[in-house]
Amino acid sequence: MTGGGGAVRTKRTRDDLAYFGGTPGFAEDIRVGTPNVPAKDRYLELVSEAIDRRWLSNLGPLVRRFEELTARRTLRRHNTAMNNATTALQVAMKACGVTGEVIMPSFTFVATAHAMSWIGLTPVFCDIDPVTGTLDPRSVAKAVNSRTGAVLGVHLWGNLCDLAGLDDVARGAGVPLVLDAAQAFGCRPLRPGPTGTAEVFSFHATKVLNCFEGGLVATDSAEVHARVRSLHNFGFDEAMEVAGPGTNAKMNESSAAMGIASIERLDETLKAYRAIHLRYEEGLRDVPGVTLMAGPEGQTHNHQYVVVQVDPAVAGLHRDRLCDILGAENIHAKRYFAPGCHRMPPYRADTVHTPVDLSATGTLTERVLALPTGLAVSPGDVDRICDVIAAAVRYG
Ligand code: T4K
Repeated sequence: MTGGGGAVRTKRTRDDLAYFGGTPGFAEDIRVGTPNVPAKDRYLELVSEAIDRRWLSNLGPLVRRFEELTARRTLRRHNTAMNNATTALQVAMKACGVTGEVIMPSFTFVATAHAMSWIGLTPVFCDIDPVTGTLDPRSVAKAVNSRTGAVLGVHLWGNLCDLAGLDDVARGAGVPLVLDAAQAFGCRPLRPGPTGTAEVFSFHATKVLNCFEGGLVATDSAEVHARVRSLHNFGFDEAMEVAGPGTNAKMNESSAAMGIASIERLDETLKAYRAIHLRYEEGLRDVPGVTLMAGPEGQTHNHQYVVVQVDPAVAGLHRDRLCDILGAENIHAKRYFAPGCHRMPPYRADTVHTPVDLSATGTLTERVLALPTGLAVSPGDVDRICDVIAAAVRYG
């Protein structure tokens, strides 16, 4: 928990804000992405067993156990644990035989685009739904052409993308639908429907479930699964013969120990995230121009990110100024995600990446701000953060 700040104040004056010369509200930094460590002793016990066993990597028993435990959450037949989601995305694409262009949102963490270009695929950026921030199938339909090799949807902030809409477009184009679910462990549709060919999760330190670093490819296809298993382990097949080229994307036993210890407590963790989200909702309800982004209906949600949209015309200040005011109070928010990938140096020069209008992306990249959440954030912390935001809008 973060200390400092004194008692909750419902109305700060301008002089209370550090940005204008007051005293910072939090004695210690409070930041987006502070890792969850819900079961340190259990992790130490499991990692100690692995050390005694002298089996530390190469598909060990803890990795196998972790893969089994993830099945309850991914609801997929086959799960392969990996070293991170960036390489897992690459392995998934190779396993699906994708070549050419990959249609994806620009509004995502840059790893989505980099993972593709690093293996010789061309990211093609499409626009998003302005409410959920996820890939808009109508925009995707406009970008499909003979070079399209896959559609890559991103479950942004845990918001599941329009699976039915994207599945329709991908089927029409005769290409696989792959899902970047790096931010969506614990998020599932409530009703059955299309699930894509493969889905990739991240267990980076900043994620709701963390393995220090980690990733997962989940699929219902036995063929894709067999290729994933081989590709992530130097191209070895079941008989440990080299079936083709492969990489080293294996998860190690220490990461799996952290994953097991954390997944055993995942229900409690998700409950805490939901409570924090509701508290922000309450605390920001009456702050003009600062709107908590809502997830779509019809899914379970991990509430891993608390994201607000700052409308400068109503709030009277820009998102960047709000971010600076919070920073002066030792509250470290993140611009998740700005700028859009299409504005970044590797992608902005070549128009092949931007065949369609990206105006919804342009608006959200200018307005969104992720606020601290997770097991290290207390209800009192949330109250104080909301209090600073309200004061910033009043005086900023
Ligand atoms: N696709 C999507 C849609 C993704 O969001 C990501 C990753 C990927 C693919 C790729 O997954 P991985 O290959 O990483 O498995 C962070 C994470 O590093 C990244 O994993 C994540 N998305 C992204 C959304 O957030 P940055 O550049 O924001 O990291 P950084 O260093 O600024 O840290 C974020 C915050 O967390 C800071 O406030 C500091 C805090 N932090 C971080 C670490 C690592 C801690 O307090 N302790 C820590 O140990 O990317």
